[in-house]
Amino acid sequence: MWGSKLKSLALAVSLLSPAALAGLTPGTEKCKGYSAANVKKTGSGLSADLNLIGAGCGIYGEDLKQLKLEVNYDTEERLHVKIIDPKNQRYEVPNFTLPRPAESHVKVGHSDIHFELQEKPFAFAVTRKSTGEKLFQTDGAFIFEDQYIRIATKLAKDPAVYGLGEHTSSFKLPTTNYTRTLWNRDSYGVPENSNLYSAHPVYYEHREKGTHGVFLVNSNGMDIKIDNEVLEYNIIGGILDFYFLAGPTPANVASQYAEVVGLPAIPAYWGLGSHQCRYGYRDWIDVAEVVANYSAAAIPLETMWTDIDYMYNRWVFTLDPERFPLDKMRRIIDNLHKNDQKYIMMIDPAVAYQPYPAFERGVEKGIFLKEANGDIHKGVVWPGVTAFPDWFHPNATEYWTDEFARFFNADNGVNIDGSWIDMNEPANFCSYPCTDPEAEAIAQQMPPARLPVREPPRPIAGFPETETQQKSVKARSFGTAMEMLETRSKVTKRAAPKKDIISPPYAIKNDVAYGLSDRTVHTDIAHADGHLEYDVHNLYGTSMSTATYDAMLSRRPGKRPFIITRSTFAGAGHKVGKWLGDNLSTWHHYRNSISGVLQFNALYQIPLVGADVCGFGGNTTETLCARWTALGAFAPFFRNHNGDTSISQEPYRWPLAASAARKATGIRYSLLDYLYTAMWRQSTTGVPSVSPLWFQYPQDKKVWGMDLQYLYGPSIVVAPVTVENSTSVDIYLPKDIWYDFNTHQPVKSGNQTINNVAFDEIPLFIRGGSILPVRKSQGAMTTAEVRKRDFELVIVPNAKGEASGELYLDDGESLVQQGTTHVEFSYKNGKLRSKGSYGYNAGVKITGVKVLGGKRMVKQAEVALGLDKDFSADC
Ligand SMILES: *[C@@H]1O[C@H](CO)[C@@H](O)[C@H](O)[C@H]1NC(C)=O
Ligand SMILES: *[C@@H]1O[C@H](CO)[C@@H](O)[C@H](O)[C@H]1NC(C)=O
Ligand SMILES: *[C@@H]1O[C@H](CO)[C@@H](O)[C@H](O)[C@H]1NC(C)=O
Ligand SMILES: *[C@@H]1O[C@H](CO)[C@@H](O)[C@H](O)[C@H]1NC(C)=O
Ligand SMILES: *[C@@H]1O[C@H](CO)[C@@H](O)[C@H](O)[C@H]1NC(C)=O
Ligand SMILES: *[C@@H]1O[C@H](CO)[C@@H](O)[C@H](O)[C@H]1NC(C)=O
Ligand SMILES: *[C@@H]1O[C@H](CO)[C@@H](O)[C@H](O)[C@H]1NC(C)=O
Ligand SMILES: CC(=O)N[C@H]1CO[C@H](CO)[C@@H](O)[C@@H]1O
Repeated sequence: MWGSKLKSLALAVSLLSPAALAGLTPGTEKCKGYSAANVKKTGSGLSADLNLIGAGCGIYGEDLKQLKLEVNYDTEERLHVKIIDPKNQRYEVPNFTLPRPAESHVKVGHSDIHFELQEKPFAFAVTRKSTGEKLFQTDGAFIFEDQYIRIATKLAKDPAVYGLGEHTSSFKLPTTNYTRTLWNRDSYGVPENSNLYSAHPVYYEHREKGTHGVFLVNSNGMDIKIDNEVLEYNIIGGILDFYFLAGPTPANVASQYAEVVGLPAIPAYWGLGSHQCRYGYRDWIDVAEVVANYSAAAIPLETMWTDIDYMYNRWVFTLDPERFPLDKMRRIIDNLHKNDQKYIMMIDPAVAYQPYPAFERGVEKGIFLKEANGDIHKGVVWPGVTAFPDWFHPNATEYWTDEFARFFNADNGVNIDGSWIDMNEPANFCSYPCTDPEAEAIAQQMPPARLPVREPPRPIAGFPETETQQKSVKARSFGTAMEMLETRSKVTKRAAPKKDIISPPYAIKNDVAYGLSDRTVHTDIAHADGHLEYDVHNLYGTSMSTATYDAMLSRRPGKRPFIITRSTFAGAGHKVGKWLGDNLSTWHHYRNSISGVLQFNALYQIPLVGADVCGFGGNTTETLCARWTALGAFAPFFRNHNGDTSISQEPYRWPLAASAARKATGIRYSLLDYLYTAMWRQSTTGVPSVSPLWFQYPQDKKVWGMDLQYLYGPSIVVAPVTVENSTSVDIYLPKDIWYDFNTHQPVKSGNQTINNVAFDEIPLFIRGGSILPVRKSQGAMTTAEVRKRDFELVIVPNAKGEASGELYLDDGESLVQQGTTHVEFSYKNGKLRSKGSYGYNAGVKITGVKVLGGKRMVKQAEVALGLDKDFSADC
């Protein structure tokens, strides 16, 4: 069947003529492509040689003469297509960064997803048998040059395409004259449609008959252009390594994608509590006061964070001995731990190029990125001149683990509970070619001047010494960074850059004005194992995440590391969570945060995600902060964080924000096990814990473009007010049974306006057919307290009077659980049943049941149902 051109492919031939899709990148239409020969059928796919037709078009370099096509039917829903250079080993995303699924094969005839080959010019189509659709369909203008690969596919009419992040575009991507560029970068306040911190070369295309996914395993810089119902990849290196995922439901695609990139981690239970941070806490006094002020305002605070302020001159693995002295920091952390609260600090990858132990040990172990002549590759980051760890170096993980063990030592160091890693695109403040980093550091005033030491302005609980005025602290001299530098720095000579590695002939749209090496590690730097930064740039954040995971695990063996990163690549969710970076305190970014959360949770399998609540840059307002706090409580990762030049924005600063924090955190905590169960479900199947409405209502076209309303867990629709000063929101609920979460009153489906939404409230709707396990968490200030509370079941029958739900319980922190409990609840004909396995004794019961139903009818009963065996009860 595969040896020759088939009759059934005749149609494809005309559809796939070179002219059909030409034109998104000017000049490519003249390219004649390749022809397939030597087609060999295997039991589960085929292979073929691809021979360049004619001399090639040489658009961005010489065309490769011969390529190899390898097609494998991995599973019934997954097709793997690779196009490589058979003569030269080209760069491929290494397995140690993204472990690939184990090799698997199904017989060609058994698969729902099919590969159709057109031999001349070479083109292919991927079809879904069950719906009879072409999911992917290339044209003849296929180009494969050393630094430029072009392949394009036809999309559906009026296409609904999602993914290709990280982006701040609408969740449903624009499809006219649109370019998505993947090249990770520090992106404070960047314009929309620009490349951001992370690279996720996967898209989901949703159609009436089904959803499919296309994942390209390639970490090189690329532009993906969408226009005129065509999607075109323009890639500057690597190989083509596609996984086609057949769906057909959106959740199926999510699961199939998780099978390829790895199932995401379930976070520690406490990590779902509320978090507070800011850049600009000037000293330990600020940190201690925030904790005390939260408590005084009766707002739950699970975890206190510190940004880079704590460091001595911004050197990682140091404390500022005057502003953040070790004894005070240890006391703050001990106090937090005594109250079942947690503490997290930021760590950047760039190590200060200074004579201090963390740098010197790095030099000794050889782990910094180096120039061709062996000198350390220098950049300029917060501490001034810096060196960047090479995560591909054989000693790198050991170095990182050792630094964590020393600095974050539980007995005599800063005993953190989680880790926050930033600037790992990696960010560099020095523009290419950065010939004089020392001068650049001075010009940019890095590190910034330190604020004067001050005394506690008022007594702080837990710090008796603040109750009597302290003698002023004598400043300890460390010398200035520059003085130290002078004793140390030497002139470094850069190797002459290979022109094409620095400025490849095809220039991706790296923001507006930046070259590939601008404001990051230079692309001509070779890693210890030979990998070029040009190829592995987009893997820096994920490699750092893995090293940090190992370092955290080694501090607390057996416990799930809690890590939040800024830069990610496909598969990162297996180990870390992600915050959406440096957004602004604007209503636009408040709305936009929903698309960010949906992207990472539902599409990229990084479920633990959230934006900086109340906004990072600029000044928030009372109502923005109140609304954003309520919205942020319905993201998996819930943290207030802002910038050093912004006004303070802890929720207790304003009555409305404080009230929103109390109410929304209260609801979040009552539903914490509902969220945790959804995240456990995602960690075992890939089915997202937060999703766009089209995941559950795929046929309803009205929800395809929706990114202001979304599903939190399987059963709750979140529909925030989205406009400044407004107290109403226009919503659309798909055809189904709905109830208001707060009032338990029925709500009709369709378009409607929800009025009188107070500034400290957020509209929530429960979908008919659900059973929600709700903790009786009233007044609980920590997740440890939440875990001690009993449950109430809220039963929300569908049109047939039936409902179902589930509850997963474990110890909340062990990587390997001794025992877990998983209960499935069902409700039918007035009977509530549970069925499950009961390996974890949570020590709590179900003590109440509420059944919503009919017009305003609510049944409520006190019960005493155990979570240790199956039960059946009339309700
Ligand atoms: C990754 O591992 C798979 C299966 O073990 C292997 O087939 C593939 O060649 C490896 N890829 C790379 C880039 O090392
Ligand atoms: C497409 O977008 C670019 C900017 O990204 C703009 O310069 C150009 O004019 C647009 N073309 C059309 C046809 O709208
Ligand atoms: C804590 O609350 C006190 C009293 O309202 C206030 O003066 C102080 O600025 C607050 N400090 C911080 C860091 O929130
Ligand atoms: C690893 O570190 C040791 C010192 O701990 C050093 O001797 C060795 O050369 C390093 N390995 C490499 C590849 O740099
Ligand atoms: C934020 O408010 C502070 C204090 O009022 C002010 O100094 C600063 O300029 C404001 N920042 C912005 C971006 O408006
Ligand atoms: C919202 O109300 C505030 C206070 O009245 C006002 O300053 C602001 O301009 C209003 N914003 C909009 C968008 O109407
Ligand atoms: C109803 O809601 C949908 C989804 O938000 C929206 O696209 C549509 O414009 C609304 N229709 C009306 C008449 O408001
Ligand atoms: C640079 C940038 O825009 N970063 C973030 C700002 O805010 C939104 C949502 O809050 C995020 O999606 C962006 O990534």
